[in-house]
Parts: sequence; C-alpha cells; structure tokens
Amino acid sequence: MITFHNPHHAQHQGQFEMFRGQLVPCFEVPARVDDVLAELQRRKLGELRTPERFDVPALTTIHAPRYLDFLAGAWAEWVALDPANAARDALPSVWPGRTLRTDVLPANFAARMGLFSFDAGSPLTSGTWVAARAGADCALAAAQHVAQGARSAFALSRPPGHHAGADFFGGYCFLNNAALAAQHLRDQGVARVAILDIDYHHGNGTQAIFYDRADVHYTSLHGDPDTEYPFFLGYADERGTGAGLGFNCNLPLPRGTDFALWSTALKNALQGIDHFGAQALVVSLGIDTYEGDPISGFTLKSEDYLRVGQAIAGAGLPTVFVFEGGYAVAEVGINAVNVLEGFEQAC
Ligand code: 6XA
Ligand code: ZN
Repeated sequence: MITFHNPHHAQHQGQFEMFRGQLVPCFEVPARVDDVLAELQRRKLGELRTPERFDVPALTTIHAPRYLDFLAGAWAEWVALDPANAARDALPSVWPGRTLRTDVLPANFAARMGLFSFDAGSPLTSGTWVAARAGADCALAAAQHVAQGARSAFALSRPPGHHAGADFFGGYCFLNNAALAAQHLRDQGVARVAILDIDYHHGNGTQAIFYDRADVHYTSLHGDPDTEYPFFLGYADERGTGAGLGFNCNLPLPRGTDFALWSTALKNALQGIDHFGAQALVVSLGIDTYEGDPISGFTLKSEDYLRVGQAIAGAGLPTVFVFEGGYAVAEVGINAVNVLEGFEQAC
C-alpha cells in the first residue's frame, strides 16, 4: 500500500489548547506522524510518496471559499494585530451561539475566528494553513490513486480532519481530509462512496458535509456524545435528511467499550455499507480507541488493530485510509500500521 506523506505537516505545531478549564500542552503533535512513519519503514509496508499539490479550487468541493480565505490569511492578520502575537498561537474565545447572527462576516479578527470555529481546543499557528493543505493533498492524492485502480492507499494527513465542517474548524481539524477524499472519488466517477469513521470521536464535520446526500454514506463508531466530545452531534437518531435520509449511521458506544463490543458494532457498520452498495470506501482512521489513549475511553489493544484491518478488507472495496486522531504517541505507529497490515494480509 502506498502512503502519501508530506513533511510540511510539522509546520502545524500548537503550543497549548484549552482542556478542562486550563491551557495544557497540545495532544495533537507532529511526533504522532513521525511515529507512524518510523513504523511503516520498520515493517517495510510499501512505498512512501509525497503528494502532488492540489490548488485551492480543489478544496472548494467541500469548503466554503470565505472559510478558506480566512484560514489562508489568519496568521498574517493575527500578527498584524500585535507583533508580539508572532510568539503566541491564536485561539478563539467568542462564538455566535443561539440567537446571534452568522450571516454577516465581521471585520474583527476574533469575531471571525469564532464564526469559523466551534471550540478553543484547536490553536491556529504560523504553519497551520501550510500543514492543513499538505494534509489535504495527501488525502486527495490517495483518493486519486485508488480512483485509478489501486486496491488501497494511506493518507498520513496531519492535522486531522473529521471535525472540520464546510466552514468551521475545531477538534484539532481545519480541512476535512476524509470528506475531500470521498468527494474526489465521486468526481473521478465513483457513483457511491462510503465513509467509515472509526476514530474515538464522532466526525461531526464529515456527517454535516454529507448529511443531505445519498451518494456518500457516512457511518461512525464512537464514544457516546452524551458524555464524549464533540457532545453536540453523533446520536443514533441522526439518519440524514432529505435525499440523504437513511445514508447516515451513528453507532455510539459507552465509555469503557472493549474490543468484543466494538467489533460487533464494526460488523454492523460494514453490513450497512454493503447494503448501501458502496463502490469505494474512505476510512477515517483514528487510533484513539486504544486503551492507552490519554483523552479517550475505549480499551482496544494493539493486536486488535490487526483484526480491524482484516475486517475492513472483508468489505472487498477499494479503500482510502485517512489518518485522524490517536494521542498515545509511543504506540500510535504500531497500532495504525497494524490496521494497514491486517488489511493487506486479508486482501
Ligand atoms: C477536545 C478533544 C478533541 C478530540 C480530537 C480528536 N479537545 N478527534 O481526536 O477525533
Ligand atoms: Zn479522535
């Protein structure tokens, strides 16, 4: 399996995020990708390739132009406010909650930052735009490779993407890499695309992007939003709307879920994808379901990830894996590569 990797991901290196009422060092760090890369090389699991550059219009298939404009210029605006800001990440602190307007684009930078985000856990840094675009390039190139006939490809994208919506960032995500991959498959002529999101957290951005569409089916296994981030989406009764009704499937699971229960949900998810008649699959490959993950609550073990890959291969679909969360830095490489190796063994 070819891995698409772009070293520019490392330009996104947040200092602090807001977590349980205080600023703490970021969990989402460049070392996560370095660890996966090292493990891929150690096990010689296929070629590494730097993706070609996709231009900004390739991103407007999913993202609103005014949001992309904001991201592209945000760092310069932040530093223009105060030269001392060059040493500080930008974090939002005000949002348009219920009854406030979202139809006007404020001139004020802090206001625009709030308009285009939903949490204070996702610092925007000097290299965020460059890194996010590099990650999106990985996802688009992986989708292109699969559209051209490859059985699979891995986009080692960073920062992650599945919380990012058409016009907002949050949950460490700025551009929705999995959504871009799915749309790219559609644009290359794949009629029905399924997204399987196995990150610990519900992919609220991906769900929202495809919620009214029948051509892209979204399924997610995740921590119950009643207690787990992102809290405000991801319940089982969210089944899609309009033409998309029946094409969204949420399988929330309680904190503490082990592999026996989780893999039963995965089986159900794969049955639904089979029933949909998908012609290609995009996997949002989060590894924060691991028992040692510092911010999550499932108990999967390293060896379980081989079986996850085998089960996904059983769908028999051309598959694009897109890297998402996973913060146990010492094990994220072993676990992610176990999924890929399990997949390859079963193909
Ligand atoms: C709140 C937790 C963000 C979760 C990010 C993640 N700061 N999403 O792993 O999949
Ligand atoms: Zn996650």
